[in-house]
Amino acid sequence: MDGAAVGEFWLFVKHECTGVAGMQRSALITGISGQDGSYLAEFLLSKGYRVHGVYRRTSMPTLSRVEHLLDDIELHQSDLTDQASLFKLIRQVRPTEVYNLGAQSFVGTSWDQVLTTGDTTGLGVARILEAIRCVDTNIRFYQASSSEMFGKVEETPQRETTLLHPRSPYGVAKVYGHYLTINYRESFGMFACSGILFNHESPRRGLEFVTRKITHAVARIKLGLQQELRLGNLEAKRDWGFAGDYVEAMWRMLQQDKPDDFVIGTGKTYRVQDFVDLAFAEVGLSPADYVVVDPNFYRPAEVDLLLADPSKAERQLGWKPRTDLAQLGFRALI
Ligand code: NAP
Ligand code: F7E
Repeated sequence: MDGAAVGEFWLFVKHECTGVAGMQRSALITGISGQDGSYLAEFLLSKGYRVHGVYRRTSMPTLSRVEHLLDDIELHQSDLTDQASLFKLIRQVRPTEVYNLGAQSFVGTSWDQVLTTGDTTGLGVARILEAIRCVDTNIRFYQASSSEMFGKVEETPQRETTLLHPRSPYGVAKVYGHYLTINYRESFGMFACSGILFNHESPRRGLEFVTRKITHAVARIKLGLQQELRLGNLEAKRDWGFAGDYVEAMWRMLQQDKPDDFVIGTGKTYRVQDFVDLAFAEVGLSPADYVVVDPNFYRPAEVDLLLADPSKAERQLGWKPRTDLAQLGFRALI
């Protein structure tokens, strides 16, 4: 064998051994600039992974959540709406695992941008699965599915077998991604898992989501920078957990012997009003003096109650949430 052939042979051996004999595994994360992407990148780096992230070209930088990781991760420009660039990227990086976290993830916006939401949050899953299928069906795949798929819930608590009844264009797009993930597993034997995650929050959560909207406003009100907090439906109930706990569940799904789907949540539910009360109590103020119910923040169709049954994840993945709402701490969210 000449030198080049020897080099290629060792590259091949290295590729085959990756993840089997403890050699460095690599992961590609779509949505690395988002809340979960940043926690997952930190988690995978701590496990010794080489971490690649997909980010979009924008007129201003969007990478503040991973700024502290920029020396340790490799970033690639691509977009979930661009099939060719996703294919080229998977072929170039050849990751052992792909985590598809990229999405138009704000439920409210999904009624205003139905097609963009469908294209990114729904068809984006098809594009990335197709790219993987064409390059290497051994690549393991995680799909960020959502409790929004349960929508008008058919049973409580919600588990993996609960019928889906989405209530927003976002929920509908996630149902497509969920079933396509299962379909690629069944059609092509791919190691494709769908994690049905209930709401998870953190100080890195976008300010338009209700938890950050509340805690941010409470801090500003306390500092005299804001006079009122306008909110929509205070009776909606959510199972809120901590994003840092949930990314570990994503990873655990891809380390199983067989691909499967899992519900991830805390098993506790609170009203938006409860969250408001706790946040105002934290700074010694009364919500009645500041909260205004504004019909503009009501949704055309609401998801009234979400409550997870995460027992399958506990049994099969050995995963349990470490942080409940009280432990998450409202001060940390501000
Ligand atoms: P997030 O903070 O809104 O992050 C979404 C990410 O997707 C961002 O990095 C965003 O990039 C990227 N993205 C948007 N459109 C894209 C496109 N066309 N091409 C490539 N990337 C695109 O959401 P998150 O809270 O981290 O959630 C992560 C995933 O889990 C999402 O798929 C979400 O739908 C799902 N999920 C979230 C929850 C939750 O409670 N957080 C629960 C269940 C499921 P930019 O920074 O450029 O906008
Ligand atoms: O709303 C009510 C609102 O926008 C929670 C996403 O990560 O989790 C998230 O979706 C509840 C809803 O999250 C306001 O009507 C009242 O009932 O924080 P949210 P979400 O819609 O549950 C799921 C699992 C995902 O997958 C999504 O990607 O709060 N609510 N007043 C309000 N919500 C907002 N945003 N703003 C209000 O003023």
